[in-house]
Amino acid sequence: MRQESDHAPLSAHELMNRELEKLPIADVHTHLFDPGMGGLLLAGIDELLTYHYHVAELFRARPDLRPEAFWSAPIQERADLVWRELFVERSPLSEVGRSVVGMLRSFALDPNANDLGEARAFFADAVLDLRGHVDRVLRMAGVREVCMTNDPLDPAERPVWERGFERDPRFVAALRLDSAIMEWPKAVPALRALGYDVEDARSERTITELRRYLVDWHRRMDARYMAVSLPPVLGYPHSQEPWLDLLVRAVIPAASEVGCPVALMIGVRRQVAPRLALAGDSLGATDVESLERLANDHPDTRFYVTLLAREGQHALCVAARKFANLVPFGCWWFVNIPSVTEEITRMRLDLLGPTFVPQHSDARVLEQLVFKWGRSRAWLGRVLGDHYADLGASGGRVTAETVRRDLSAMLGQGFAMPARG
Ligand code: HDL
Ligand code: ZN
Repeated sequence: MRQESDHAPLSAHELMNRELEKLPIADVHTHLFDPGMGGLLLAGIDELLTYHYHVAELFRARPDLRPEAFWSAPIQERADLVWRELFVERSPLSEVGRSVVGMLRSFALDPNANDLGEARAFFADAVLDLRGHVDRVLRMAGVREVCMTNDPLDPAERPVWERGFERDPRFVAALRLDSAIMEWPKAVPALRALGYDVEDARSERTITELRRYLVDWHRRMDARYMAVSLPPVLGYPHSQEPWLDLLVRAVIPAASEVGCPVALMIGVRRQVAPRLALAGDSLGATDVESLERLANDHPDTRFYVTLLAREGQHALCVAARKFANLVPFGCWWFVNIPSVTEEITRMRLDLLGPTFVPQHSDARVLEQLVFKWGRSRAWLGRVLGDHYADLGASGGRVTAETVRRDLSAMLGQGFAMPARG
């Protein structure tokens, strides 16, 4: 890449790509875990290739496959099948397919190998020094902070917190609420076992005790925010859905008590294809008017919002113009494809300026950070470069300092609470 010392000033795109490359990113949503949390952190080629994005594509390539047989096979067999069907017998043209190819090349592994022998040996060796591998991956990805998705009601995760572990400061916590509120009263026995005096009926006592659970565990994890994924339609305020009642009466007050944002990840229709397990979720369009009413009724709550459907992204930008406590974030899951991420981000810049969080990785396997951020930097460079080039052509100031300042505000701070005036 040209440097400024080459006399002619860098173009806006060259400047943008250079500053993006150097930017220490705060990844606001992942499913990764602190390496001190034992086997919870997934890494290596077999976990990478059995990631549910590939699984959905495998069953399209091989509709004769029985999901039950697939899921009961050992992970290496599943990974070998994905590799053969999606990377050898066919060109890996999907976003996640192209991503894995680039990631393998960045580790100097052959992305066109006929089998996984080389990659499996490399990653098996790498994870022997897991902390060293984490250091290398974070360095390659240019990520300074990883926000986890933490669920105290998860029987595999809670004992790790109860046992205690030495925190890696680069891995921060987010309190995930799906298991607590989304299928009420399913969580009642688990909450009672933790000492919270809740009951099926959403009595004042139950609400108070649920709030206590949220505050206790937010503080225990030193979490940055509370997050929940929601169905497409909120129906606020008239819906009688228990989760909406719990969101309003317990979650929002608890977030206010600890002074943290609430992340709403909206649009999931869980398990429309149950035989595909994690790959079986789908999406639906969101009633953004409900978000406007929610933001209007709770002006002191900062809602970071991401929508799973392409529909509604424009309405979310307009809603965010009306309510500064609505902050769009990321291109989530099914809209994390360049054809849609670029459209969404251009729209957000056009309507909001640099006052949103353009991307998160949603990484589930450690090495995905390398490709998810490598790919995102590429399209972010195109989109942001265009906007700064247009600003510069109009006479606006575009310097390394102004670009660095804006990028840090959008991608380097995590989910920040507004400075109190
Ligand atoms: O609910 C979520 O946080 C989603 O990101 C799901 O975990 C989903 O399965 C996913 O991994 N999407 O990328
Ligand atoms: Zn996620």
